[in-house]
Amino acid sequence: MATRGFPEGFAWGAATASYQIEGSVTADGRGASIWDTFAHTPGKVLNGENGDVAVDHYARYAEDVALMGSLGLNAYRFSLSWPRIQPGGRGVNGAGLDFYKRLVDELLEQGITPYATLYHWDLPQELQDAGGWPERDTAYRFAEYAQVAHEALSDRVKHWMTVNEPWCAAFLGYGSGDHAPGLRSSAQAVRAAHHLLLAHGLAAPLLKANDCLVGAAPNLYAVTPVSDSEADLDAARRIDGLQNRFFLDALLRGSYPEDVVADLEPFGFADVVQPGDLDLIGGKVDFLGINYYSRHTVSADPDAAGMVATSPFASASPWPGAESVAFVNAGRPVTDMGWEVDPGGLHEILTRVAKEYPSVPLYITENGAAYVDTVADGGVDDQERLDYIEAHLAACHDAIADGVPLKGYFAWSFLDNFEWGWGYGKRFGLVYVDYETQVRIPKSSAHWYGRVARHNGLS
Ligand code: NCW
Repeated sequence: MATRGFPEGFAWGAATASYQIEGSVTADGRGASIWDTFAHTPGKVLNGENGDVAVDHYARYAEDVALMGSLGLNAYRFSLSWPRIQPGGRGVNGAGLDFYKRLVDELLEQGITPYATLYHWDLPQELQDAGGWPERDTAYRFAEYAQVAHEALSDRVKHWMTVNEPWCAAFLGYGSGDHAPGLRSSAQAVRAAHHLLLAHGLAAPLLKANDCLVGAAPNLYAVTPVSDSEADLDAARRIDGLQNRFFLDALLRGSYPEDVVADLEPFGFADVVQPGDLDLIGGKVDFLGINYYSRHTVSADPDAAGMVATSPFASASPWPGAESVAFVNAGRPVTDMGWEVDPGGLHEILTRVAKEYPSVPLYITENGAAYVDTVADGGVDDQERLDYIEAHLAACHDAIADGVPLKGYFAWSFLDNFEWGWGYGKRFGLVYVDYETQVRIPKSSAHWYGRVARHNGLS
């Protein structure tokens, strides 16, 4: 097949998150985050695993960046650990900031453009003790933290993302309890969702200083009803509303969808939003990051075959007002997470966002797959992951041909890492990590992806 080239300057990267890779959780004055507390609470993470050591990136960042460079990546998306920079959620910890300065220096030396995310779920524990995201004050604390990080790094980091997957932080953290801090309250979850968006709105103007660009990275899904019965259509409307439109409308239009607001009324949502909040939240992004993994096929029949794998443990519903909606396996192949592989859904999301929210440059800030990997002859032949990424890149290529302003793609993840409630059992990395020795082995997908990056296209 002819080379399917990508636009000049396309960002070819991989993504990670602080708690999932760094380890060194007490080094250089780092404070505790809600994930430290949660992971150390028995019964919250499979096999009692935690991020205390993770893949030791805090000590091995130079080796990791060198590997990125040698593979051929030109961009890297990482997150900053809030409790490293502000232990206790306040002040400035210079030693914590220094780690990110060293990391960024190393990236720039390798010709890799840094994309920093401020919040990938590691809230300082003290801010949770004061109420966490359901409290409005947490959004103001976040803006202070954003200012501190920006002042230290904005001479060299020009792309900033405020919140990663706010749906997860709100609805898995405070609704189903599958993620830290493990609360199970729909009323708290909807408060958290609004305050995460408010945090974005308060921080975004500060982050633009020094010629920086600001985005956010919601996780979006293609959503289809299992039939066109009125009930299934309504189930799809509710899930699409909570998963996609709630975040897109707020970030890009400065409004919440009326139907979602009505659905959330029983949870006290109307009282959470204060006058002026949506003006703060809306229209502040210079680009939108999209994390895409799969499609939700939904049924109004609660007895339909369910596929809701947010954690290995029994959980409450993360869907306020749509608790009885079932997630149906539509028959596509699934990854090791049980998530259906549907590259067509990525094309659908990209073209939909570009059409309904025009003029916003887009990035795929996460896309990838967990599969069981085996080391053989010193290598890891992960053809399934390679196929997954290739199919999704082809969908990106098609979307660009259809006029979508897609500027870059970040594979999730650069390294195997701590997969939240699943512990170390699920591997998403382009690079295999032997957790006993911390030895890194680039998988076939890493070598292949590096070639794609170097050629700026699929061949
Ligand atoms: S768990 C999750 N992920 C994975 C994680 O490693 C990363 O930090 C996240 O940004 C890979 O990408 C994201 N997302 C949560 C998905 C929840 C699935 C809910 C299914 C409901 C039917």
